[in-house]
Amino acid sequence: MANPLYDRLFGAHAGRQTPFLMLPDGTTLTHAAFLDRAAAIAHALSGLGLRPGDRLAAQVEKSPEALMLYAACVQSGVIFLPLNTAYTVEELTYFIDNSGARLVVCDATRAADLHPVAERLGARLETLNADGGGSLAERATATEPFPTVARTADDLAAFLYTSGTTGRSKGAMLSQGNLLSNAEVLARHWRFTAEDVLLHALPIFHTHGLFVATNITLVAGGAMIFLPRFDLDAMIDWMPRATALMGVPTFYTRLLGDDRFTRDLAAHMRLFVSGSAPLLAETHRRFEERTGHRILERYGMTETNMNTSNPYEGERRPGTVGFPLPGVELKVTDPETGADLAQGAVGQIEVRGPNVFQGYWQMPEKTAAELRADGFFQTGDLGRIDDDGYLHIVGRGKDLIISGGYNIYPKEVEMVLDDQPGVLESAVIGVPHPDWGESPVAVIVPQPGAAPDLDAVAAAAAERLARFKRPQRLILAEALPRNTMGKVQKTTLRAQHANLFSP
Ligand code: MLC
Ligand code: AMP
Repeated sequence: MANPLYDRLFGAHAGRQTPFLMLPDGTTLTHAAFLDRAAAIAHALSGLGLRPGDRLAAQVEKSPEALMLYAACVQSGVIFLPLNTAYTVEELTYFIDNSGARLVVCDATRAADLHPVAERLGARLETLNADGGGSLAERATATEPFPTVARTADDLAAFLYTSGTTGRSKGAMLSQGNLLSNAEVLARHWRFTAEDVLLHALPIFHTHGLFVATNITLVAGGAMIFLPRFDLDAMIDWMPRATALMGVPTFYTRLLGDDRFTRDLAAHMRLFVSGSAPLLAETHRRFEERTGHRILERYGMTETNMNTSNPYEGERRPGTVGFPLPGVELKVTDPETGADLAQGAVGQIEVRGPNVFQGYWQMPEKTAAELRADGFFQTGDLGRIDDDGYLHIVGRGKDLIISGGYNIYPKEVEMVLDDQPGVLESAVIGVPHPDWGESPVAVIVPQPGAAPDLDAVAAAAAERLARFKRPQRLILAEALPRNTMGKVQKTTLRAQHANLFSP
């Protein structure tokens, strides 16, 4: 029976003794070996009582087995919910609770912390470790094929949580059709084939590393050099064996900062793709000067996968994110009224297409606020289409900071800071940073007569928030700048602190 996502990404490679994952220890896992092991995990999930439509929340280190868990979920119709390894127990508790996850899979080092949470929320807990071991792996002993569960393109395949301006994370529901249509379009658009070897150093709990990098490679039948994380030495060592790289802008600035990254080292590469955060035009130019390659920048988000891309053939224009992908409609509208704007005007970017998600899990009012009845999704990004049709992202209507490709919603951080003794209120802003692109900085207003202990405030943030969300500086101020309506003027704060991290 059909399961479109499984059949196309995984089933198509059944029995193929071709390389799929090239691992840091020098070993290679074939497509066939990967699929056999994934099927054993699917049997284990089904043995644990997971049924199609159940949610599985996974906070696991990047490993072949972590990817097998994704394949196993797709094959058994279980909704895969991958979670950033940086999330704290408090953050995880929300995701497990909100998603109603039936099974939590985590690293053994976290099991003691998460066990009581899972138990309280009625979920089972199994472990899967970076080395591929753990209680789930021990259950995966079956050797016979797993009968693939029938699904349609409309069935849900994954939830990805994305924070919001209210500070409350929302589960973006992605269907099989959402993921598959985008992977097929991108593989064609970027000319991926079975000959490609992607240097994969992104995490696999977000859109970029999982649904873009991995799904495209799977659609094309190629291989990945599967590094546990971005590490400059490993990137330089492995690049000669790769044909393509996908990364966030920090990957490219870090590569450019290393003298070993030379024109010769990159000469054989077919493609460098950047996304998830703005790539400075200057980085694009320096990269071309150094290597002769023009980085291909594209634009997407959790709710929509990829929306636009610079062309494969034709001019890749620095500072732009190119054109809508085939099948994606894009318009720029007045953020207040939603009316279409003339070409060249700055407004909110809206997108519609088979890539656009199904809504936020159990949040119909939030879904209705962002996803129009006619199918257009309001991205919260501000853009402009130039005379040649290239989309320029000129800012964000939403209050969002992107550090090294990870999103930080200031409200979530402000809520933690405002809870601390002696703090009246706070404003968290993104300040330009040479490595991270932007970094969060908090401006804190004390309660009258109080002198908050900033070390204690930082410690509280460390306890409750993932490392990348914590403000890099805490700055005391007598008051926050406000407009006549009483709204905090973050633009003013950003201007005041713009040079905090200037080299
Ligand atoms: C790690 N740290 C970060 C961070 N990543 N802090 C801020 N921002 C980040 N992005 C923390 C580490 O925990 C560490 O803390 C300290 O900073 C220094 O770590 P490092 O060794 O320099 O960082 P590293 O591990 O090398 O990670 C940097 C990175 C990584 C850029 C390689 O952040 C990364 O892989 N980013 C990609 C994120 C991504 O995939 N985004 C796609 C989202 S999907 P300590 O305390 O240990 O010192 C999406 C849609 C789309 O946006 O369009 O694609
Ligand atoms: P996420 O919610 O993690 O999916 O992040 C999506 C957001 O990242 C988008 O709404 C944009 O603000 C931003 N983004 C992604 N790609 C780019 C890009 N190429 N240039 C600028 N911003 C980008």
